[in-house]
Amino acid sequence: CGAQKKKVSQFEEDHGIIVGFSQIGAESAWRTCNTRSVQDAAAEKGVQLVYANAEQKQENQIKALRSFIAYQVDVIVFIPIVTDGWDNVLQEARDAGIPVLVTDRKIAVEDQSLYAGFIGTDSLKEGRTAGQFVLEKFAAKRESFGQTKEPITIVELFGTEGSSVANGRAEGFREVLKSYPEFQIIYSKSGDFLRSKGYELAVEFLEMYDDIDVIFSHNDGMTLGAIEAMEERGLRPGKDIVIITIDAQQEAIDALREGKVNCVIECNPKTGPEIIKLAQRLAAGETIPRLQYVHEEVFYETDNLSLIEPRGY
Ligand code: GYE
Repeated sequence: CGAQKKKVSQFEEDHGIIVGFSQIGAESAWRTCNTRSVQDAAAEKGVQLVYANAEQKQENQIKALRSFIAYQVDVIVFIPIVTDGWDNVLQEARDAGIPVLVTDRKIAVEDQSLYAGFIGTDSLKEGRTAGQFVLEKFAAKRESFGQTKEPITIVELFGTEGSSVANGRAEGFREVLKSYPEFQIIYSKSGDFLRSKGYELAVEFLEMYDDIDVIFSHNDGMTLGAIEAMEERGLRPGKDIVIITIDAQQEAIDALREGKVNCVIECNPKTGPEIIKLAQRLAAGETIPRLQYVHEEVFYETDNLSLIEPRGY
């Protein structure tokens, strides 16, 4: 994301394709990095990008897609805020002969051929990784559960309701923990992937419960907000409460180094180059893979944390 903008030559401008890019908004550092990554990759390849920011509203996204269709762009790149409700507008794109690449978040459509392919994150896997971490971290307390009957209590900061990534993260996490009755999710609310809401929810749940063992947060923004609320109450994040977070923006890695976070699951926003490559292939009439997950790592408190490269966002 720190990449330099390159000037596009006249030749490229005359011959480049036009891509309509419908982005969700700017709710998190992840999102703004993702937008920049797509914009930079387009500029680099001489692809003309028509960018639309939906400001977290599905209706704005549908409007943007319709304007791309009216404008007759060559390809639509589309990050759906939620999973459902896209059949009609995608049918309109199909009727206009415009291929659609879905990226980052998934959609549910009756006719799978309404979009050409998907590239993005494996949110189910991210959720499972979080569950696995919790299982191992609480091995001792789990063992004593038979005698003490003292559960391991979990608070979940849920992402945007109805989005594939939040649902996937929640589902993967529960899937791993469901056969262990010692784990109890005592609170789960949507903070819309916003730092401010992460803070607000933390103020609420810290007031409601004084025996929280774990915070599982669907993104770093909400985590950082929650950490602020904890510290204001004199709690030690990462020690009094174990924290697992997803994205791996620099501030979360810094918090991991300071011991305020225990596990950071990477979600990679720098998909621009791959997205633009796929868009170019679609514009050339080629078929693309149906499903492509991007490479993602996991950073644990026990790792050699000095080896982590700067995240660039
Ligand atoms: O984790 C969060 C963002 O859809 C994977 O959306 C993305 C998520 C990301 O706002 O920070």
